[in-house]
Amino acid sequence: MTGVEGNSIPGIFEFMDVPGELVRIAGKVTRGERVTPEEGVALFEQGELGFLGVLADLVRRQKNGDKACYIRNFHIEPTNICVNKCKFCSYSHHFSKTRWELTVDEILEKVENQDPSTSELHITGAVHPDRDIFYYGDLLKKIKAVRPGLHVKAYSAVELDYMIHKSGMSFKEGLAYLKACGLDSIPGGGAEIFDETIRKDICGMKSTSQAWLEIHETAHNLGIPSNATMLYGHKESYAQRVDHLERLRQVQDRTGGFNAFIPLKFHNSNNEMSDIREVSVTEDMKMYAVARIYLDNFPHLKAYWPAVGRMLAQVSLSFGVDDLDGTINDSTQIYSLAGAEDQNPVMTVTEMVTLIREAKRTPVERDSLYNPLSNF
Ligand code: V47
Ligand code: SF4
Repeated sequence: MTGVEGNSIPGIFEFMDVPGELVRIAGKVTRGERVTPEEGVALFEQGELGFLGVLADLVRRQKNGDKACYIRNFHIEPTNICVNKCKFCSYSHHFSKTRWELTVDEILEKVENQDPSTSELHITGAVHPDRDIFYYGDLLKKIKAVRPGLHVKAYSAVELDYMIHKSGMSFKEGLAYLKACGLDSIPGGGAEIFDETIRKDICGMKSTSQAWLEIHETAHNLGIPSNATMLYGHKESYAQRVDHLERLRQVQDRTGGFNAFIPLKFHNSNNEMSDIREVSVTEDMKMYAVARIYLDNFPHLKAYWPAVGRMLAQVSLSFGVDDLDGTINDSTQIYSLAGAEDQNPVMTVTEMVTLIREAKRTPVERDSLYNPLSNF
């Protein structure tokens, strides 16, 4: 008899003096039953970190065993010139001291210069006023001509919303066009926080929550998988975090197209929200754990290490995380400009493998669709 079948885990929680309401929720989780929004809020409000860690670890283990994965990837950020003005953004030309727009040749040169062992390119950037869907479609075609086997995960729903709207196409037509050009999957950016009041306050100019969700659902229905993120640790309440998770869980019930959920910790340097204190490590781990418990239909939970730091990413492996994203190769500035501890994010495979092994997990290099490429 395993601990789960024997319900001994709730028994341990009673011994630990965990509140009765949480012991009841733990019982549900161990039986594979879904947590309600009210129960999600109770986990955030009353859950002590040790309790949440055990429960999230149980869910992680049931879904992913002892494997922790990573990918050899790199990013290209084509521009930081943006039509929007999100208050938390340190990256766009409004707040950053730099301003850039790469030419197609410069982008292709970056692709050509990458180590051929990289399997994924992540393209995301600002919403440039002068670029359209045909520019981005041609870019995909040219990248595929240079590296046909490279998986291109490109354009957040916010960039897609802008370029598709401008073209007069429907989301379905625009996404089908980009897929035909070489779009393989969509990153999770731009979700921020779905609650309309907070969204209006911190990023009122960008795509609505409804548009974000509709773009991802349409993409899934066209066979384009995607990720989902949430920007946490700013003005949002626990109930608003759970509302965000709930909206994602509902889409996933209908499509099954999300690969991973990625909580993104708010960083407060060089932006219009610098007066907000960054949340504690406890809060970070709580966020990972509750996400793992709540999103019972998401196969993977990712700690994006340039956002949370490599040491906390390692710790997050004990709070529900099974994916550490990638080697990155110092190709993104979104977090370094916002004050994250890694100013030049690059991790070698050896470092990644060591970090995972130290957490007593088996490192697995994956492709973008989570197929294993090599097992250490
Ligand atoms: O949407 C911007 C976030 C996101 C700040 O899909 C900030 O695999 C914290 O979505 N503090 C873009 N966060 C990055 C992104 C992403 C990253 C890695 C992997 C994947 C994936 C997606 O970065 C934005 C926003 O939520 N962000 N500024 C800031 N000051
Ligand atoms: Fe533009 Fe994205 Fe920054 Fe918002 S977060 S201002 S959409 S680059």
